[in-house]
Amino acid sequence: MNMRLISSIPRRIKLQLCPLGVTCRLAARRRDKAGSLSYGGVSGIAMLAASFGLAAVAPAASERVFPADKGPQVWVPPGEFVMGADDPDAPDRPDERPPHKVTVDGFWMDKFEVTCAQYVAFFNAKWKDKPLKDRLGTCDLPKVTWPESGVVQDRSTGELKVIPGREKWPVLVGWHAAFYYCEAMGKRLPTEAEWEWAVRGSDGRKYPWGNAWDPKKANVGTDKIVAVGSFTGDVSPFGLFDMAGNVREWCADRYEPTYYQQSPIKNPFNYGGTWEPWDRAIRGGGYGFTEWDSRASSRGSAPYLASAPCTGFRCVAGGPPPTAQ
Ligand SMILES: [Ca+2]
Repeated sequence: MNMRLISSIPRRIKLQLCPLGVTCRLAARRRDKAGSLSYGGVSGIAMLAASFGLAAVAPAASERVFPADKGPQVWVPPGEFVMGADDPDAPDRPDERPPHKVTVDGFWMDKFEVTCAQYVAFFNAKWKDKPLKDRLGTCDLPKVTWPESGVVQDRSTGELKVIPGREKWPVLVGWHAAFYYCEAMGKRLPTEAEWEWAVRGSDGRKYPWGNAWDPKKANVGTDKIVAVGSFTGDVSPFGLFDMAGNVREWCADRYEPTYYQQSPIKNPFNYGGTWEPWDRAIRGGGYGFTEWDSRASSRGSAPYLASAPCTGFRCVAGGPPPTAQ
């Protein structure tokens, strides 16, 4: 697990295990058996989560607005690239080796990290009318006790509320919370391969903007979250924002440091189920991390029932490419 955290914030090193018992244990019995990449169905809950002002954004030719959460998505075309790295300036990152050629099918990816406003709408709809003890103890809860969180929970009702002014901050959640948000919206988490391809593009760049590190381009090495899309230099070749910084991002894969030694060439995906107790992959850098974590090839991880330091997510979805719409 890569944890090159800035030393001034050691508290963030402590992973927060899911604080519940009943909800997670009961849900753990609902194991899915399929290892394929499925997009799920758009639920009634998802359709309710649409009140955060993104619908008015006019999409470009390679963009669309996803109906369930009204979030903009960018088309990432199919392609071939070299996944992983052998960077001489990152000798302590054996999990990125060996670099190997892979191909990835095309997909739609959220242009921004999932925001607090999006997540709160989802949570309150999902847990409406459920017992208070379940609302207070579910794995779906974002990490509300960190001062950099944009969300608080009303302990008397269980409802989540966005701290005013933080509506467009990325939400900080654990892997399961991210997984179920994506599922409810009819989307899914990206695989590590999809995520890395979306940053590197066909020229195999090291950072979203190119090969030279520039601390002004991304929210990295700072002590605070900013609204998604605030750093206009942190944009990938496909038009995705904040892939180098702001918050790190969960991927769908089970994290294995040696996976690249035997991973398949086409659409590699280290399936780890939904409730199997594997560490899950995290990609990209974040406000409390370093430039090494912001490299497109950098890999991180955290336990499957944990909220990890400055970690959020974005979703991907299927659908026809823009030229076929
Ligand atoms: Ca990010």
